Amino acid sequence: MAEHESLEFGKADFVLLDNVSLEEFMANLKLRFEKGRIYTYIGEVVVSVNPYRAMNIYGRDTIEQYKGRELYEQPPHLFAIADAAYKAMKRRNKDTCIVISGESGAGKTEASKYIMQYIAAITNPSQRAEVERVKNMLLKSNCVLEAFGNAKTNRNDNSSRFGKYMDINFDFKGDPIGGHINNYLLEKDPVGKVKGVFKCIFQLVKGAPDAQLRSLHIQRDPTAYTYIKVGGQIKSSINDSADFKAVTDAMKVIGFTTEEIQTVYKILATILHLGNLKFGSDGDVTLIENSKLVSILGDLLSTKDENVEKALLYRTVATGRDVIDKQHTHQEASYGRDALAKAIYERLFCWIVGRINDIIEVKNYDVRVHGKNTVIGVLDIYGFEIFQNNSFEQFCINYCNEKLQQLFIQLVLKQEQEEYQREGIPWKHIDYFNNQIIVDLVEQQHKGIFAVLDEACMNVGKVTDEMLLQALNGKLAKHAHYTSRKLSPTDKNLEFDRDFLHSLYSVVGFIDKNKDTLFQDFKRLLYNSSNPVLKAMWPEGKLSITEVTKRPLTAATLFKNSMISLVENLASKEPYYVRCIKPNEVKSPLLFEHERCKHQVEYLGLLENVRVRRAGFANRQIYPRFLQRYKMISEFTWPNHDLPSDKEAVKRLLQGCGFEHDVAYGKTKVFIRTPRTIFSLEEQRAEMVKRIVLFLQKVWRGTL
Ligand code: AOV
Ligand code: MG
Repeated sequence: MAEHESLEFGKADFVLLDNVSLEEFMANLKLRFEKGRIYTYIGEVVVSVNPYRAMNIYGRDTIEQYKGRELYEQPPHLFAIADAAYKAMKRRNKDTCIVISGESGAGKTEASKYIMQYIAAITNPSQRAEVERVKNMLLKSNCVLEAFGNAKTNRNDNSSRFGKYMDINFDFKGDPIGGHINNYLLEKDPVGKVKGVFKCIFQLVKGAPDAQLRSLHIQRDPTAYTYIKVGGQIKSSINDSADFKAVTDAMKVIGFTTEEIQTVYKILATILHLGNLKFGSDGDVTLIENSKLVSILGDLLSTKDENVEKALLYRTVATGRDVIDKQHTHQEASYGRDALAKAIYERLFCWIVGRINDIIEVKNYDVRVHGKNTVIGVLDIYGFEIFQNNSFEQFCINYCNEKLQQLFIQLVLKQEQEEYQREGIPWKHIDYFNNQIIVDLVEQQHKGIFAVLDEACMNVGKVTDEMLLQALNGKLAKHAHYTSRKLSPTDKNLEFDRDFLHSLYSVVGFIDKNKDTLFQDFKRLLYNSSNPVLKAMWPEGKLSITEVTKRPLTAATLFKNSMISLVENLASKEPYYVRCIKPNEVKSPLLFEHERCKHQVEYLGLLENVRVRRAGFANRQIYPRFLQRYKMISEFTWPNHDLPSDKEAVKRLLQGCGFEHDVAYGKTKVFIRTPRTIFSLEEQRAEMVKRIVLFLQKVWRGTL
């Protein structure tokens, strides 16, 4: 551990607690937070507490302090984990990933940015122009994605409404040569009715130059826009125009064309105007009350006004051979308008990610010339969140976090214990809560909540949210972790609880959000735009009404599939963990709310993590590999040993070095308890390598 850190700051690694109890854990966490030590290790896991104030620990000096050093040589820091992932990638050719978890506002996005900055700072010592360009683009892409994917919520002023997994590719020298982003967008509502307005919308209205606003027919006043008003965020930030410029410039640097950037802003303006569209009726006929907006929309979408009007008021349906235009009811027209706003925002966001990927992806990488192209992945996803009213989005977000917790359990707790058993190392089993049962409750085929939801959406005829709840109750009432608030037919509550963090989810809107339907007419409208950028976003608009389209997968199924493949991807890499904790609900740098923090420590399974770690071994290697690396430091093994097995040879070597007390011998692997032993072996090896090189040089020069 970092021994130079004085004990007045508490224990830098929870593994060193005198007693592993929740009380001692919490006392150490609190002490360190109060002393401004926001990072603490559990072995190689970093526990981070959001300081809610600027910390002077991310500058150039600190970066230098961590560069190339071993984890335990310096006080705990994100940089140390980033460096460990980088070293594993560079020295051992391993694909690694850094998984950052914790609830909303706990500091995940900030952590991911510091990690990226660190990697950018320590790479490319020879200042190759191409690598500098790639690094700049990776950092700039963050700025763009944050503007379009983050919103102010009541839990976090800069809340990620999308999950981001970013791979950075490195060449054989360990320099970044490209990247790839996977996004997991959920909140498609650009102006979420409860959850707040996406930053880019606000930046446009408050920060764009006058002339640009005029060309988009947008007023400077956010209160003029229904969607922003409903989103409940009218307060501006002082940096709106600087932010607007930074995002626009970032798009330019990444390589978006002027036409593309203009289209991006036209789409945002379209959304704002759509929100202001009002429908009225004249007898049976549905009308648009403010028809001036129709021509503005026509202009922004580069299409004829009458096409816009028609798509908003009618849908084309095929009945047998005939194609007829069916007029929307007032309600259908409003639904269609909101669905359109959401869909074009979602499409825009995915298009931006796709465009960035086109540009930053490694092309024509030749393994024969450059060696293997290795990857570090950084995962920053939306954290657990519980609002007053939790809907489909919270359900998905929390499911996602449970999947990540499951991965953590699999990798850190379960596999670790299983390996000791397999290798025959004496081991006392440690109990932990395995949340697999809750993950199954959501995603299990045929029986899980998503399956019941999909089934309800599949039914022809009108299925209401209430019927969905009945179906859930019918199928899941006996599940130990499912309860429903709707206990009697007269009960007005439409909520159920999937017991992990004890949050109630309201099923209102589940069916609609899961079906996620957008009238075909809108797709055709956008595809037929004369703006090529917009047109390219809507390729499916090419289909005519009579061409049969397959039923698209539901939002829940798409999300579930993307989560399963995300977890598979992470599991295939060497993982490093950052576990973020939110100290209080009021964004205060001073307040450590004991109960709140304790709750997070519990559901993140941190105490179990300490127990497993403490009982366990920091390092393990199969015997032949261990020998290959260290055989030169012992006369018994260098250059070759004559012992009956590699295992015997390793024993002999370690006895010779005096490390007998710190190791255990498994069936195929040697287990080393403390990292210090590894460092010492490494030092001795480096010394021997130096001597051998000197010796060989002398031999070659004939001076021996
Ligand atoms: P999140 O990513 O975990 O929430 P953020 O990283 O956005 O949370 O952090 C929330 C806020 O806490 C930031 O805007 C900062 O003001 C402050 N903060 C976090 N980490 C630090 C730090 N290391 N130093 C100083 N301030 C910090 V969410 O995206 O809502 O789940 O979905
Ligand atoms: Mg975030």
